[in-house]
Amino acid sequence: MQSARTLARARGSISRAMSTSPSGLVPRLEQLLGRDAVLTQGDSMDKYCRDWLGQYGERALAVVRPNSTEQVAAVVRACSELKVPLVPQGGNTGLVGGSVPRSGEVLLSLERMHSVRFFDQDSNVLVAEAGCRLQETDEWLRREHSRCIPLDLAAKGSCTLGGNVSTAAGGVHVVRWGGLHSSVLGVEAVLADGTVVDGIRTARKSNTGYHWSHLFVGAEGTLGIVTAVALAVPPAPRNRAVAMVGCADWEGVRRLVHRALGPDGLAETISALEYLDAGSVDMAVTWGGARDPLDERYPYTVLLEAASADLSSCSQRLEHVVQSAIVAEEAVTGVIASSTQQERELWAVRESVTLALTKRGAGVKLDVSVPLSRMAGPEGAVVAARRHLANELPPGWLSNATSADFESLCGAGWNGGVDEGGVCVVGYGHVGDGNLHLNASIPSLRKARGMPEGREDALFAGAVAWTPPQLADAHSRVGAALLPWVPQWITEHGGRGASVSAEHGVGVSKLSYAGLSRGEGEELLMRRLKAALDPLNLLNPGRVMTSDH
Ligand code: FAD
Ligand code: 2HG
Ligand code: ZN
Repeated sequence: MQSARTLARARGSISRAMSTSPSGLVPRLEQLLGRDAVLTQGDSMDKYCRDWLGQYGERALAVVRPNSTEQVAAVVRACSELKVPLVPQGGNTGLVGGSVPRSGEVLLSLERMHSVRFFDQDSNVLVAEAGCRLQETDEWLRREHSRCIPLDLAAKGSCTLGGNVSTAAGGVHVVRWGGLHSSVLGVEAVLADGTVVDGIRTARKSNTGYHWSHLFVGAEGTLGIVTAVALAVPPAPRNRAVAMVGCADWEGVRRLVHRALGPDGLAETISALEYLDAGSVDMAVTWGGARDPLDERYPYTVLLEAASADLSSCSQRLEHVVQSAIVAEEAVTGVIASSTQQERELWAVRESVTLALTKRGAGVKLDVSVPLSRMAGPEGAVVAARRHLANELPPGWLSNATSADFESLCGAGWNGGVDEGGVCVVGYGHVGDGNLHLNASIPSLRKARGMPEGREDALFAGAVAWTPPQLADAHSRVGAALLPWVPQWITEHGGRGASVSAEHGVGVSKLSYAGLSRGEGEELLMRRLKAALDPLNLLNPGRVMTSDH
């Protein structure tokens, strides 16, 4: 397959949108929405114009906050007439730089569209506006109707249903309920010329032609603005049981995954199956404030959750899986939570890694699908990336890079809970559905200064003797070493089980290598769809696909 860059040059079908500031647009937007719904001053726009990772975003021409589908359509029409590009935004928790503007673009926030329109009790379908926050809506649904949104992720407090649908967000329950393609029954969307398309259906079945609503699942705002969604929602399981086990090697993890997913395992009670390597647990404990419930650090930690209507079936199944995994020497040890508080503590270890990484410093993020055998362990992507970095970086930059045993480096860089510094590579993720989050972490002096006193010395004095200019340089050196090397490795070793972007989307950060997982025909089809629906290339231009110059 060709790279995205090569394909973009070859085809040249998408024009570059104008990004100058046409006079008259801001007063027109104020007239359409009211002055308080249009922000143009730096301070008030800041939070909309910087992404969650603090890596992307420029000053918008204006931030607009419509409160209805009609207002969204009016904004889109006004921008379309003046050929001004638009970026839709939900909770701004995206991790690929796609939710924030480039200079001169209008940022359209869905935050004021946060009403549940209705819940159909016969079909159990929720119809809600795009700006509804995931956690708030899920809690409402559980309280009022004993049902739940079949999606959960650590950003749930801030992310929105529109953003979730637009990124085809995965999260921890894909192993139980599948991805959002399994539950989206329809969307309401505003197209690039301001046309409103109403695909909201509460019918569970509707085969009346193209299932076009699903084009918007994962389109990242490039084909239209999602203003409302219809979601099939399952009964909220009344009980859950959570366990965490320590494994000595990757082969044990693989066998445990097979066991948990099998008919004698958690079967239909499976709710989540996650893994962390020792470096990720170290990260969560040192920088994320989590507490490791296991007696010592193991190369791999697996979190299992079972959920069902009656308590006995999920807890019995979970206990059976954990015990038999220990007997079969897949796991060395395990704990099963005996209270809601303990369940939360186990989940905190897994859910705090992303935030912990940002506290430690800068990072290079990869979010890939890969066959289990190639995820971790001696033959896996994490070890391969670490080995590659050891060759590419100056001596001493990678934590304990002198060790010949690259798998044992999973936990390297930490000594008795103290971060010894250096670049480290950690792997964790949704092991039940083959989704690896591979992160390289580069400590930052600025962030270290926010640490408890004395700790910053530990961060830099140990494995690495860096000067501040080298630190500034380290992020780009690590990025250049890993990209596109890791995506290429994944593509080469993962076959049809590989994807260089599993669940976070492409945005701008994966543009240079997304083409590795898109065949030539797929790329062409995507470009034709984009050109048909957004001929002026005004909706999130240059995200998901490159714009031609
Ligand atoms: P935004 O960040 O605002 O936007 C994301 C993209 O969708 C942008 O391209 C934007 O233009 C577009 N968009 C947003 N709203 C609309 C709309 N109404 N119409 C059209 N386009 C729109 N992701 C996972 O998949 N799984 C995880 O487990 C996971 N965990 C996370 C944990 C943390 C701590 C964080 C910070 C992020 C995590 N994410 C995860 C990524 C992120 O939360 C998801 O991508 C989420 O779905 C984004 O929702 P949002 O409302 O914040 O969208
Ligand atoms: C998760 O599963 C998220 O925790 C974020 O998808 C992953 O930060 C990451 O790399
Ligand atoms: Zn994830």
